[in-house]
Amino acid sequence: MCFLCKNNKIKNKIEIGVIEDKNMNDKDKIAWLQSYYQKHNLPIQEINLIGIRNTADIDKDVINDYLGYWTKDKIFLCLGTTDPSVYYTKNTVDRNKAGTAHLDYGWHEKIWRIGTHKGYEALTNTWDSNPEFCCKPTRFWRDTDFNFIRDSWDIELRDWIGINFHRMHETLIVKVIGKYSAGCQVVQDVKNFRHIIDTFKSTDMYKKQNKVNFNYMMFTIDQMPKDFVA
Ligand SMILES: [Ca+2]
Ligand SMILES: [Ca+2]
Repeated sequence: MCFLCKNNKIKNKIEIGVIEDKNMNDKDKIAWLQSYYQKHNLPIQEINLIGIRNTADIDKDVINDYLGYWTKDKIFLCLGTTDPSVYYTKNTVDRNKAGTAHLDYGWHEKIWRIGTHKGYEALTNTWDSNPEFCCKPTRFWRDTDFNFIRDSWDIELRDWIGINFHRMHETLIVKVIGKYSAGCQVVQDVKNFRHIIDTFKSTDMYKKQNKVNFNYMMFTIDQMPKDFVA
């Protein structure tokens, strides 16, 4: 196959999101993301936070989602959860009586900035009286009958309810979501979390204005090309 044809073949595969080549490399992943954002008219920031949701075994409290970021020349993904835990769905004392919050998949414009979650640095959905710095309210649905499934009777809302982006245990790698998410997006390993926060803080946009808001795009695992996540 000629070089040009081969390149066109790869380009087409990226555009239609069905890359079949084994071991999709970081460059391919960034190209796929850039193409996706452009196709859907999503603004690309200096750093772009993403989540990849897998709802399989959600009732088993599994940590099976990916969280991370991409820039024009780097992509970083690690394990975490985009889904709330079994505890905050089934525990009748601690769960929200109105229904457990699930952040919607899809595009979330300017929902987070560097702030404080339970005393440590994280990305927080912060309200601010200055509209320039105020994070937008998060879009989520409430599982009103606590069955983990989005039914027609469950409710869709948009509000500031403290859906943040934070870590699980401060030193240990926990194996289940436990009490770490009632709707928040949560990284399993503190080292990965710290890397993400440090990277956000190293950007020009943060250095210029430390109240800058960041966007978030949550994909579903089914949307991603094969081999996008290991
Ligand atoms: Ca999940
Ligand atoms: Ca439900």
